Amino acid sequence: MLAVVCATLLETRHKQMAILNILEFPDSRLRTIAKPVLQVDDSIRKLVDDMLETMYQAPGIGLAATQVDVHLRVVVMDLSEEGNDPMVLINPEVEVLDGDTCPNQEGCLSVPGFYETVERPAHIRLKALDKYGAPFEIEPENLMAVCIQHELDHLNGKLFVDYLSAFKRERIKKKLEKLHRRQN
Ligand code: QAP
Ligand code: CO
Repeated sequence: MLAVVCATLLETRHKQMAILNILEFPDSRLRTIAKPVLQVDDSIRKLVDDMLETMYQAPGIGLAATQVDVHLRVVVMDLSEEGNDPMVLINPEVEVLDGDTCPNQEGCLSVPGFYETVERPAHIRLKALDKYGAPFEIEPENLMAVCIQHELDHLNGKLFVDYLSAFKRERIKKKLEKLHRRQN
């Protein structure tokens, strides 16, 4: 009986997740280059769970650790309609397979309220580790290819607004700065 109670308490403690604060453009911490994960351990899995909870409640379809001020190469995504197909990318590496590109409307939880078209490579190969540290490889297409490149950019301190004209980027920056002043 005591064992069951202890096991339940441990399980409850283990499953305790947290909503993390999402940094917003033009916060300079979004420019940090994330470090590779050396070992996929419980602390990384806790980060993954917190990032997923943060992404689902936003709601969003992708979140990089950089956006929650953790500078490790960790990404979570869920592109399913029902929001029940979480993807975890640890130490993701992207290889561009050909010169084909495709324009897509992009947004970002770190640039709330703004959506712009960005042109990116259409055909890529992704190599990454899963939440247990097992390597996998996929050749994603369409939204998944876009999302993976967008999230990998975050780990390198890059945002989708960097692909826009300086004029558009400055306009977005000024509007968000104004919002942030009102919030403080
Ligand atoms: C990245 O973005 C992405 O402006 C994930 O007010 C976006 O989850 C990859 C969001 C588009 C591929 C295509 C944005 C939520 C969510 C907002 C997101 C907002 C509320 C963005
Ligand atoms: Co983003």
